[in-house]
Amino acid sequence: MPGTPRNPLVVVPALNEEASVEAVLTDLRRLLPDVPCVVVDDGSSDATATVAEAAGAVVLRLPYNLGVGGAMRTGFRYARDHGYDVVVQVDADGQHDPQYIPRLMQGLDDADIVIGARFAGVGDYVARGPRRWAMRLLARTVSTTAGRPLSDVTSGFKAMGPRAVRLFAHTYPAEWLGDTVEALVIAARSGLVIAQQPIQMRPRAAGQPSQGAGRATVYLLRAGIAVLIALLRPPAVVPPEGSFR
Ligand SMILES: Nc1nc2c(ncn2[C@@H]2O[C@H](COP(=O)(O)OP(=O)(O)O)[C@@H](O)[C@H]2O)c(=O)[nH]1
Ligand SMILES: [Mg+2]
Repeated sequence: MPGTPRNPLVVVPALNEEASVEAVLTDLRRLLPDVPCVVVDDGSSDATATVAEAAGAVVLRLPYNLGVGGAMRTGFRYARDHGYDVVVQVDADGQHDPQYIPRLMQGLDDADIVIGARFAGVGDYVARGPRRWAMRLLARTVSTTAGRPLSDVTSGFKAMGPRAVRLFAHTYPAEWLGDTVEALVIAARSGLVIAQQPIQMRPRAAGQPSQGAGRATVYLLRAGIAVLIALLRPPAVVPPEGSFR
């Protein structure tokens, strides 16, 4: 609903991002001083958690590595249990420019999930070869399920409204890329409205992406299979307001 007051929380999944997480949190605080940040440190072997705490974030430390999906589910549960009704996912590597967050959140007036989408007319992000084809096929599948064209279904930069927070606190796929494509399919099948906003993604500020190009392609294929399975399962029911678990 347009104009509804919101209580947003930024959730930052992080694995070994000591070199970039501080700048990400500083940027967020400068642009969105009233929005608290939770960093979900997923068994990092570096100083990510200490650096994030020193930068003023709440840090949730997972005892061992669960992957982005498991970390985000932790973030959604934290949001639900602490009265936040909007979650914005922002990566710890500096790729997600926080200046777009107000626009993503505005999109929640007419949608349950707003994806910050590369390839949607802004920026010059290009994926090549099999990766590009796999991404296109996944985008087409998700678009069909969602009933509207979505161009970037593997983007982690997203705003989730109240119904999505409740659904995802309850059901969020934990495997790699499950947190992107599969989560969108689950949401669409549960009747959630998914929209996108064009964004420009920045290069990683430091460190290494968690997957190289070859492995990324294999995982995209695996994501395709996960999506097929998600399509065969009965739709998940969105828990009603005020419910826990
Ligand atoms: N919690 C958690 N975060 C992760 C994991 N792997 C990557 N990340 C974080 O997820 C975000 C995106 O990861 P990245 O490797 O940059 O993926 P890419 O941008 O899709 O290439 C970054 O903030 C990473 O620190 C993980 O296993 N657990
Ligand atoms: Mg990245």
